[in-house]
Amino acid sequence: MKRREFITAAGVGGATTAVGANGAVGTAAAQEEEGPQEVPEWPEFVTEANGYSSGETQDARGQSETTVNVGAGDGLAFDPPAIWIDAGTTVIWKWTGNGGGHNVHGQEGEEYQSEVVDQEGFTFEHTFEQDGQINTYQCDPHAGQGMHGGVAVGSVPTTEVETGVITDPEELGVKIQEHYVGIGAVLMISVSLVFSFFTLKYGESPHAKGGD
Ligand SMILES: [Cu+2]
Repeated sequence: MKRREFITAAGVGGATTAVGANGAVGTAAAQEEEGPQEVPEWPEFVTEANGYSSGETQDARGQSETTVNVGAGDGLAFDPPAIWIDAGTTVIWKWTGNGGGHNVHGQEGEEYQSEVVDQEGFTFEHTFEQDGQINTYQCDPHAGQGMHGGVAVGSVPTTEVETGVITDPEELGVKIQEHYVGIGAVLMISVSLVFSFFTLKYGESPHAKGGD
């Protein structure tokens, strides 16, 4: 009888695992059903900036300050190159020390300009006040090489991008993993049930067959 009790306990454990895993799979499915997302309608100056990929905007609305790295990627990019903030948010540009001398120089929108610096850890900041403005800026020494950025403030004109499609390989990997956990749980239950069945039917007393 002890063996039977052990098998029952194992079966209950398997079922609990499956419920948890199914919950995770359900969450993943819900995320895939997300509709289109509103992002600022960036000018080409920003969409062609180094480090910018389609539909990518760092949403920093609701934050009092946000940081942009100067000299990211191969050294000639701002990261993130496109950010969305509220009026009154302070953008802090922070130099990585890579890519030579850079500056931050407002183009469309508000006016601000830093000196050209190549020193790691140097910072320059500007607080954006004009709601509804799409600001663009550049690094003067590397403007011709695409070192541009954009700062959208508050209620700017927007465009829709599809977020239901998963393009990030890492995110996709996680979702596949979640599905495998679900499949694995179902397999474990099946194996456990089959194992229980055969063990209970034939395994209880090996001596019964030949012994009697
Ligand atoms: Cu530069």
